[in-house]
Amino acid sequence: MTERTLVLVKPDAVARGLTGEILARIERKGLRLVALELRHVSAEVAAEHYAEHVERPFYGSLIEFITSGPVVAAVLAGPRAVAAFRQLAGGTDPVAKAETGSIRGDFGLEVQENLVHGSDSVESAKREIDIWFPALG
Ligand code: RTP
Ligand code: MG
Repeated sequence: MTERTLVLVKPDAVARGLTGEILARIERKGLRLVALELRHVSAEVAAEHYAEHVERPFYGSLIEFITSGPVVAAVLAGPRAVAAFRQLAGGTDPVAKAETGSIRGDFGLEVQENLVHGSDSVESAKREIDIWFPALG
């Protein structure tokens, strides 16, 4: 079953010049790009995107981080695209959880500046694609 997933190359990865490396890994995996755009993230979009974390202690810092510089937003399509990108990304904590060979495992050191976002379910992907690329419906 073909799925879609919403991916963000976060401000740390864009600033470090890792966008091309990350997009290359996505393409080599066989996932198809159906939308791709550099975006300056407004406080409104950031709050909508991270609504599930509003009560968490790291929420304020997370919103500050995600609005600190441009991100590259993308929609990927392919069989099991949601899980396939989460596998490419690795676990949330780049050192304690992400394996070597994953994006976070290879390039990350800190939990917050962990390079990429990927939707965590098909339902989350629908919600997030509506936020970032409403025209894709
Ligand atoms: P994402 O949503 O970005 O794909 O990452 P995720 O599912 O692996 O992690 P999630 O639990 O949804 O957390 C969202 C983002 O918040 C930052 N975070 N900081 N300081 C902390 O303890 C902490 N925990 C999470 C990370 O940027 C994480 O990706
Ligand atoms: Mg998440």
